[in-house]
Amino acid sequence: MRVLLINPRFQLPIDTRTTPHLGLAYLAAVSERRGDEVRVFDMDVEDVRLTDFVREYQPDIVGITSNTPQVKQGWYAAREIKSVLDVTIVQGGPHVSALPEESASRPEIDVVARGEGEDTWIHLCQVVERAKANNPKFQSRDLLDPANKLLDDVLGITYQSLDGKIKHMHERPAIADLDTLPFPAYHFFKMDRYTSLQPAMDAIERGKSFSLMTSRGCPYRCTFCSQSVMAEKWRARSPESVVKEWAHLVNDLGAQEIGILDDSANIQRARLHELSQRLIDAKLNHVPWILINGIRANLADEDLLRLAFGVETGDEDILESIDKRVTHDQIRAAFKNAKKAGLETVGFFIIGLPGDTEETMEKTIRFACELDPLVANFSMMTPYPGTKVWEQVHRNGGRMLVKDWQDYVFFEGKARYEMGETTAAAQEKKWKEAYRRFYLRPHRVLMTMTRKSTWQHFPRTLSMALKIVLPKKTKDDVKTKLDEARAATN
Ligand code: B12
Ligand code: SF4
Repeated sequence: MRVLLINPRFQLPIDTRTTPHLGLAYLAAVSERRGDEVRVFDMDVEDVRLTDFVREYQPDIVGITSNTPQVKQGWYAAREIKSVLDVTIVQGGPHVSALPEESASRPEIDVVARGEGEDTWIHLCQVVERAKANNPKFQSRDLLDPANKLLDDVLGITYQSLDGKIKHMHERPAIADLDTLPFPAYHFFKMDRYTSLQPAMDAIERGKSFSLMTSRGCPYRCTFCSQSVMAEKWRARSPESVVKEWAHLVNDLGAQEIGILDDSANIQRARLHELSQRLIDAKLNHVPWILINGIRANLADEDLLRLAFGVETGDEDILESIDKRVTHDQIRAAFKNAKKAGLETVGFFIIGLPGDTEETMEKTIRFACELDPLVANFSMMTPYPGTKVWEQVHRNGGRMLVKDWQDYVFFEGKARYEMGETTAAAQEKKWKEAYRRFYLRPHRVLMTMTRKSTWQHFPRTLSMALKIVLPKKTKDDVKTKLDEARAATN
C-alpha cells in the first residue's frame, strides 16, 4: 500500500519553531513496519504543490493530522487531493478528536480517527487494502456504504455513512504497552528544513534537535487543557526503551538537543531518577534535554529538577478552580529548589482564566515577578473545544470572540473569549502589562542585556520585544528594519 501522511500548513502569527510532527512520525513508523510504502508531506516545509505530489505518488490512503488552528487547512488539503485523485482520506489529531462529527460530515473527509492513532490507522490501512484487493474498482465512497460493512468493527473512528448517518464507533483502548511501538520514523521527514526546538540552538550551525515521548497520558484534568487525544491513564515506556531511542537519536541521527514532550513526565519520580541515571551511565547526558511542557510543581523535588513549570495563575481560588491540584507554596518551593540547583527556570502563566478579574490577573503578574523565572510566558486563555473551559463558556453565557478555527492560537494579545467579569478589555490590558512589568524591571533589563543569547539571536529577540512592548503602529514602522536585520544574519 502507498501511504501518504500530511501535516497541513499552519504558521503562528509570531515566529515559532517548525519541528517534525511526532504523531505523524509514529504513524509513519507503524506503516513502515506493516510493509507499506510511506511518504510524509509537511506543508510547512514542502516546496512542491500537494496536487502535483499526489498525482505522481498515487497514494492508496491519506492521513491528515489537525490541531484546532490547522483544521481548516486540513480540509483544504483534502479537497485539493480529492480534486485530482479518488483516495480514502482519514483525518486525526487533537481537534477532530474533540469535535469528530464536524469533520466526519464534510464531503472531503472519509473517516475521522479519534485519539491515539497508531492502532486505528493500521486497522484502516488493512481495511482499505483488503477492500482494494477484493474489488479492483474500489472507490473511497464504497468504504462508507453501510451495505459493505467495511468499517463495522473499526474502533475509535467517526464517519458519515452514505445514508447520511453519523457513525460514532466505540473508543479504542489506549495502547497498553508503549514499548511495542516502533521508534518515530524521522527518515521520512526532510529534517534539514526544520528549526530547532529552542532558539538557543539556532546559533549552532546545522543544529539538530529531536522530540521524544517517554510516557503518554495525564491523570489530571486541568480545565483549560485540551486532553482530547491521549487517554487519562498515564502509561510509561520502560527506561530501556527510552534510552535505546535516545541513543539512536544521539548516535545515529546526531541529535544535539532533545525535547521531551510528555504531558506529565514526572508522575513517577523514581522512574525519572532512574532514567537520568541510565542516561549518565550510557554517556548520553552530554546532549541537553528539555521538558517542553514543563513539569507539575507539586512533583518537583530537589534532586529532580528541570526547566519549566506550569504555574498558570497567581490567585489561589482560581488555581483551585482550574483543577490543577497544586498550591502556591508548592510552586514557590519548586522554583526555589530549581534555582538552588543552578537550573534556568521557565514559568507558564495564563491570563484570562474563567473568573479572572483585573485584580486576580494582577496577582498573577505579581506572582510571576516574585517567582522570577528566567523566562515567563504569559498566554491568553484560549478555550479549545473539548476542554472544561470551553463548556463553561458555552454553558454560562460566555461569548467566544474568535469565530475562525485558524485564530485559536494563544500567543497574541487578543482576548479569545469573555465571560462575566473576565472581560476582553481587562484580559488584553493585563496581558500587555504582564510582559512589560515582568521584563522591564531594571534587574531583568540588565540581565537581558548581559546574556550572550540576547545578542546571538538579536533579530529574534528584537522581534519578540517589539510584540510585547510597542504599539502596533510603531511595530509596523520598525518591521522593515527588523527584516533587514534578519536578512543580514541569514
Ligand atoms: C509539541 C507540541 C507542539 C509543538 C509542535 C507541534 C507539532 N507539530 O506537533 C509546537 C510548539 C510548535 C506547538 C504549537 C502549538 N500547539 Co501544541 N502541542 C505539542 C504537544 C506538547 C505534543 C504534540 C505531540 O507530539 N504529541 C505526541 C504525538 C504522539 O501525539 P499527536 O501528535 O497528537 O498524534 C497522535 C494522535 O493525535 C493521532 N493522530 C494525529 N494525527 C493523526 C492523523 C491520522 C490520520 C490518524 C489516524 C491519527 C492521528 O495519532 C498520533 C499518534 O498516537 C501537544 C500535547 C500532547 N500531549 O499531544 C500540544 C498540543 C497538540 N498543542 C496544542 C496547541 C493549542 C498548540 C498551539 C495552537 C498553541 C499556540 N501557540 O497557540 C500551537 C499550534 C502550532 C501549529 N503550528 O500547529 C494543543 C492542541 C489542542 C487542539 N484542540 O488543537 C495540544 C494538544 C496541547 C494541549 N494539551 O492543549 N505544539
Ligand atoms: S495542563 Fe498538564 S497537568 Fe494539566 S491536564 Fe494538561 S497535561 Fe495534565
